[in-house]
Amino acid sequence: MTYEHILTRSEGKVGIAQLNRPKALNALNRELMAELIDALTQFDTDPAIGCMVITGNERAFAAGADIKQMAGATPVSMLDNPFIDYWDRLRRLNKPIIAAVSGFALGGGCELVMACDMIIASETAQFGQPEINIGVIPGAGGTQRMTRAVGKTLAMEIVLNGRFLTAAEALHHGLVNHVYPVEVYLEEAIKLAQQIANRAPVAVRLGKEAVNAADEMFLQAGLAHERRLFYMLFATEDQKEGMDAFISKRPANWQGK
Ligand code: DAK
Repeated sequence: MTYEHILTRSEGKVGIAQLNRPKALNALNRELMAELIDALTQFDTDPAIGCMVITGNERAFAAGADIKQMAGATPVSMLDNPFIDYWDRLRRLNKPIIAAVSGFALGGGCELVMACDMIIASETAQFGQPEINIGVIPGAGGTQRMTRAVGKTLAMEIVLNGRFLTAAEALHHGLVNHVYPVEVYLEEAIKLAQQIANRAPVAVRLGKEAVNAADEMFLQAGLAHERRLFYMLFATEDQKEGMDAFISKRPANWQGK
């Protein structure tokens, strides 16, 4: 598939997808989402890639779903729209995804960021769910993930009154992992991705699954799930290698097996 609305590249073991509709502040139309999910799925199944980064440009990560494309929708056209399936497919990717965010991350853009596993922000990043301004509410997880991240009362202000969070506020409330100057935020995101990509691949994959379970399951079920994944790792060569390397005081050589 050739891409019109995104740019892709890899650096070492990191697959990078850059949203590229700058004139529309990277508004997420169907075509862009199809390309993004296609690219991420290819990275996810490529054994040479260990971690992914999604980014935009300095002015905007993404200013939301494309309002011009959404304006004439009906409930049934929304149901039939593959757009929803793209979001579900994003959730099913196995390798970690880091969002590198500068400028606007609004509406679906903010929801896309929150669907990623880690978030690196530039000092100019702004996070918001301004759907209230166009007569709707978030529809791709914004009310759920924002509330889990920042708590109910602040989430209410963000969703009901269109309040934006600055990068510093997002860091304070635990929405993002780190904030860096705009000149280096992407480089830092890629650096973090390289570190994770160089770790034991099966443990990274199951670690992601286990942390996500904390959001999606009750504690009892989550604990049982974590334990099963933990036991399963003792069937991997990398567990033997990692523990032997520790005992022999040498670096581990991961095989992803
Ligand atoms: N859609 C389409 N075009 C957009 C856009 C958007 N979301 N945001 C910006 N643009 C376009 C503008 O129309 C303008 O295009 P031209 O007029 O130049 O052709 C260009 O980008 C530059 O924007 P502005 O001229 O407005 O730039 P400003 O600096 O003055 O303002 C802004 C920047 C980000 C504050 C403003 O553009 C703005 O308020 N944008 C809309 C933000 C917004 O309301 N976002 C939420 C959209 S609703 C779902 C999945 C996803 C969703 C829902 C369900 N399912 C899976 C069920 C998501 C919904 C949404 O995101």
